[in-house]
Amino acid sequence: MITENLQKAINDQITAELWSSNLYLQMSFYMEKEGWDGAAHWLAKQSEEEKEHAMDMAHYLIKRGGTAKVSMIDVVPEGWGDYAEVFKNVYDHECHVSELINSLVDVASAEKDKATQDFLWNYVREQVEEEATASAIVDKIRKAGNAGLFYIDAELAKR
Ligand code: OFO
Repeated sequence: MITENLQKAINDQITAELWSSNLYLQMSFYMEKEGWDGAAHWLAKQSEEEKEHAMDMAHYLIKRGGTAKVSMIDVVPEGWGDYAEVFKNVYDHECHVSELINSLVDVASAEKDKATQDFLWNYVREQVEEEATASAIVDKIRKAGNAGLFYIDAELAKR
């Protein structure tokens, strides 16, 4: 049985994952309106992935005898500037999520819950990938310049 403290921390992370999902959906809508369909597609996929993380954490919590909750999700920002700024925001947000996951591992470790630590290590590794992916996109956008954005957008459409 998972401790109350850890249950609360995982439920907070479920809320954070759902907020991330909404954030990327908002970014997707923004890019679609700006005419960048590839970026809009990539961001919509990212939104789905964040929701899957919330689902995965909820399933884990229930499996351990806990209760998963859907709490109120705060409104997400809107209006993102140009292509580069959108993806710089994605990168910054992923770095923030990495910190949240690391803190969650600390809670599991303080509670001496080995199973949850093991479960969360997947997320620690996944955040490394997500940060690297976002950082690579930011870098490509910078190198591509304005004329190269059509190429970047076509690449992002393949996700
Ligand atoms: Fe939920 O994986 Fe990144 O944020």
